[in-house]
Amino acid sequence: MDKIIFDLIEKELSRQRHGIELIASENFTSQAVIDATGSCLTNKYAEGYPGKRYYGGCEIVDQIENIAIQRLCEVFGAEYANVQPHSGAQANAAVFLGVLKPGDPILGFDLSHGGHLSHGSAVNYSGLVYNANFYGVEPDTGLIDMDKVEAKALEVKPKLIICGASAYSRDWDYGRFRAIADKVGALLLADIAHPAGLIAAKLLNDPIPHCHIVTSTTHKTLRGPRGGVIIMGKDFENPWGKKTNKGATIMMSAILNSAVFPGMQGGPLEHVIAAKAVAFGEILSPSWKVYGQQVQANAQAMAGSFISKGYHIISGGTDNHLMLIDLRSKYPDLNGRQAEDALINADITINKNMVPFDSRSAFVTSGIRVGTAAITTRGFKEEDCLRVVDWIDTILGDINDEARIANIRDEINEYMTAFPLYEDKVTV
Ligand code: DSN
Repeated sequence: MDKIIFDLIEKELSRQRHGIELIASENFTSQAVIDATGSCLTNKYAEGYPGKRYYGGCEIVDQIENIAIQRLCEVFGAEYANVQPHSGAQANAAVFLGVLKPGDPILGFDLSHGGHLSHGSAVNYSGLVYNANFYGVEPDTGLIDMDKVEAKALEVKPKLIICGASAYSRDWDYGRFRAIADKVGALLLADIAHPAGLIAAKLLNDPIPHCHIVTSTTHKTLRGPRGGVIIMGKDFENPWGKKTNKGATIMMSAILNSAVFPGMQGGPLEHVIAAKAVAFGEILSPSWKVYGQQVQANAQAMAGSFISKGYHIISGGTDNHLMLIDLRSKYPDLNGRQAEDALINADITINKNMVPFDSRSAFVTSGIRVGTAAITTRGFKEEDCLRVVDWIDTILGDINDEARIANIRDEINEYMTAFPLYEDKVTV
């Protein structure tokens, strides 16, 4: 036993147990997901795909990977799934590699309005290799104006349009995005990393019938291990007429599989793929919808309470599991970094986040992002969420009142004992 590392793991477990986790991209997996992730499968090399590996001894991991694929297809009613991407960013990079040439124009949601790095940000591979263009939200409503998306698409003629975000609290009009993509001859990619679990529960619009390709992470609202996936509702012939040496049309599934391996990655993480399969199995159980409904109800309760206390929520509310709060509406001098630090001192974990048209930098920000996926897994209901908003509001009311923050931390640590986490295990 490596005492140094395992003591630190114990400390992290304690931190997770005692605090209130509001980072919108985090969740608590089941013990079964942790067990699969920490299994002997980590020892196995399996470059390639089930039945077509570059290493021997893959009979068992082939079965595991096939089950993960089948379950994921069942969760989303999809015909194709690739469960090998190590992360959401790598899933996106693989799609770009498969469907674009360097320099091709792409159109994604602006990172500073709530988009994601891997959708064309200048500091990411996607913005360095491709000609990135962006749509955003309107200053007055905080909503995406689809007519403006269409005008932008007609202007820049993207080869790929990306819908999806990291900090957008509203649902997506995938049908309108598809109409725009068809009009300009673009492929449409939905990155559903954030709302995927709610889409799986059929509580939000379904991208699968409209988008050529869908990517996701597996660890946010899907509540699986850290990782990524690529899905297609229906496989289709590549639009560029690419053929094999024998003259057969290459299907998009083959292009995406080759883009993931050998294009973007080497050996798949079969222990993580097993954990993905476990998580997808959990999503297929009837209780998943109940979880999703509670995630949404909790988010709506929190948003309503923040608004009633004078905070501005971008777009005026939430349809999903998160909200982006512009602190300037209530505390013009308080920035996101200060708010994050003060809340962490009370064991409330959120992340500072830029708000659209922010006057501060990404390291300081004027906002915070709050999500309910993790606290709902802990068992929080609406009344618990209202209590959390009260604590947050009290702390932000005077971030320098260290005694009050320490009192709230004690109260929270005590409160969280009623919401046990990994109780049966000494080490997870
Ligand atoms: N970093 C993730 C998030 O917090 O939304 C996205 O990759």
